[in-house]
Amino acid sequence: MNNYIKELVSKKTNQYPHQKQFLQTLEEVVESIGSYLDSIPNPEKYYPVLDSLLEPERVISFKVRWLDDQGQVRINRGWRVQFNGARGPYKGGLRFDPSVNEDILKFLGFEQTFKNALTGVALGGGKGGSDINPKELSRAELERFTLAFMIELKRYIGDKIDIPAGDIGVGAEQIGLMYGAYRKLGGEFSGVLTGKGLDFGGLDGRTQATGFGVVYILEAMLSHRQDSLEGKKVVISGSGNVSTHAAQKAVEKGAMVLTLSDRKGYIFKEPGFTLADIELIKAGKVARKPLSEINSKIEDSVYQEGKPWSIKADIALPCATQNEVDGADAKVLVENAISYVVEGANMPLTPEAIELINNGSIGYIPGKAANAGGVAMSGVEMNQNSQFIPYKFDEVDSQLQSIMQNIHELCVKYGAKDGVVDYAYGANVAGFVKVAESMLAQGL
Ligand code: NDP
Ligand code: 2IT
Repeated sequence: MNNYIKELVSKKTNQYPHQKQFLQTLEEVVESIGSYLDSIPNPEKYYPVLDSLLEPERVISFKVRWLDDQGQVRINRGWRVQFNGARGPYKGGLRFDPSVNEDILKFLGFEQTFKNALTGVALGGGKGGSDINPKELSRAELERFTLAFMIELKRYIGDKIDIPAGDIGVGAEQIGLMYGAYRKLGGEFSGVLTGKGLDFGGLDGRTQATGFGVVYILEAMLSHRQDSLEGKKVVISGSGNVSTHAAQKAVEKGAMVLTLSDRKGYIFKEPGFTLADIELIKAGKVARKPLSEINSKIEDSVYQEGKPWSIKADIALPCATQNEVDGADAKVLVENAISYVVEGANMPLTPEAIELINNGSIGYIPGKAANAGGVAMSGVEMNQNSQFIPYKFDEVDSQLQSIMQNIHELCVKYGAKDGVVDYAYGANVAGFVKVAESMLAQGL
């Protein structure tokens, strides 16, 4: 990597020494871009673009003050990071989790900028959220918290400005309440949030899109390697929106899904969950139950504490959270001869894990490519909202399949070398080229 690029990384490291996760994704992406720029004539024109791209356009932070059921004032923090708007309005989810901070939202906003570019939909990148634990709130508390959160967020969003959606801890219930709060505060009925209920502007297929998309791009990689999903053993982490829909689609396609997990442990079932098991897990999680409890409803399954990565399988789909697969977990996956790792979550592999997994023989697709189906279908929901006519599930699902196919092709176009596809390099470079050209055309 040349000196200019190295200096950019050390500038960011000095500016944000405590933002470990932002620096982690930045270093991973910049390494790819650095070697790409070394391989093209006149790379200098991109240097100032890259410098600018590493800094979010805006980091908005606010206080969320609300009353709990005991009448006590509670104070939480809220944020919206508007990372890059060169390709369209800022777009990305909201995360409600006690771990949320500026570092996490900057890493997610940066990843989102590249991901949204890969979808081909005209969207910039953003992310937001709060350090609240939504699982601890009663319904009345959730309503009061959401209204307080929206009082602050409303002034920064708009259907052509910034369009939030869900992420960890923000599902259909939270989006519904947020949309209600937005309207109570005088907001117009527009596509200002995506992931809405089907009766008030939501898209039939958005809920499933991220998880289904993970399996569609996995299939594209398998067929590129003259392989198929039929009969493959799959280990999946998480038991939320992305995990359960990835599990559902994998089972529908003839694979055997052996695990789903939560923060405490995982359910293991050999020879794999049925679709009915997956529905039970989905419903149990919506009712905020732990997997240790849900397990009693599933026949012939075992519940174990810890992570699921020691279960021997052909395919691993980490779909829970960042850095959930560390170097030791990756070593176990490699020793167990895993053939494919596809990221449903954002940045679920640590740098040590990527080093071991992205070795040329294991098929590895990073989150910004593999989980892009959700935001792509959010773009379709925005379209639907501007037309006031609902789209049909089958049309939505076939758009999702074609977008995932296109993303696969982009990764191959930029990432193929000597017969091996480096999907991480391909996704980083393809995303960069799209964002950088937009920034250059609009003037730095
Ligand atoms: P959900 O809140 O629906 O589910 C999250 C799941 O991950 C839960 O099972 C949760 O466990 C588990 N989990 C969360 N944090 C941890 C942790 N620290 N350690 C272990 N397990 C954890 O979120 P989503 O399914 O929406 O999101 C999952 C991942 O996918 C995130 O990385 C998100 O950024 C990414 N993503 C989501 C998209 C979407 O459309 N929703 C789109 C693209 C990416 P528990 O049940 O115990 O809470
Ligand atoms: O990480 C993500 O892509 C999301 N949480 C979904 C974003 C969206 O706007 O649909």
